[in-house]
Amino acid sequence: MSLIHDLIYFDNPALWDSFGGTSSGYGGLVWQMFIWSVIVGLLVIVWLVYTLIYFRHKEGDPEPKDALKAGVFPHERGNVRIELAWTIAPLILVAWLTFLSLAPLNYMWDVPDVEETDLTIEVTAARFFWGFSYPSDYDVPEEFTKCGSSVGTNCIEIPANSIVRFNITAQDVLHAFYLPEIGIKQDAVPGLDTVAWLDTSVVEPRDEAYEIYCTEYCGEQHSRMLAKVYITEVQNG
Ligand SMILES: [Cu+2]
Repeated sequence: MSLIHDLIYFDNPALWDSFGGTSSGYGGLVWQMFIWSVIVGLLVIVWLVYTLIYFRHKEGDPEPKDALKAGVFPHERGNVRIELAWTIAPLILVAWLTFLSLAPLNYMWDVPDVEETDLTIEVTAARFFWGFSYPSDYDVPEEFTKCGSSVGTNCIEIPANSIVRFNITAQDVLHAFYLPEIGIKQDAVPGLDTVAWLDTSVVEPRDEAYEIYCTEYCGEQHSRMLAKVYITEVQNG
């Protein structure tokens, strides 16, 4: 009952907690997709093993049971019901997974305008570092001390409980801005402005930084193109 429920709904807070993610809905989706993957994987593997054993060529067989001739469809082994079943069932499953994916995708793609954000950070990727800058009129809170003097180069601090937008571009080649723990990934392209955004009220507050990676191969130091983002509680007023 509970497993069936989890397969159809994704509102079980206990699952969200144990599967992490930055928001409850995200963790629930990951769990649901995981269960489906296991079910489909088991079906495929069991069927594969059965077929391997059953159709194995045995000594004395006139010819292999599955011997087919080129250009001849083996109508005598046809079964319309099975064909319909294995066409329609996966179709329903894929349609359902597509439906599940649309809501989070739509949420991610619905980037708030600059006026609607609490803070918009300019992000510039270059071989091999990340540059960040606050808007010129932004009053940097006095709580922002974790980056120290390296603020703006491979380090940025943003406020908790805020809508933060990243305007992303690249100076030289393709890079990609990747915050795996928070679930943000966006290309950084020379001559193009891309955007990503984040609601820090759904991210677990902590003193430790969240790591930013470059996830588009950009040269021999690509793997060292790392940066940190700190999410810090700020006193209002
Ligand atoms: Cu890079």
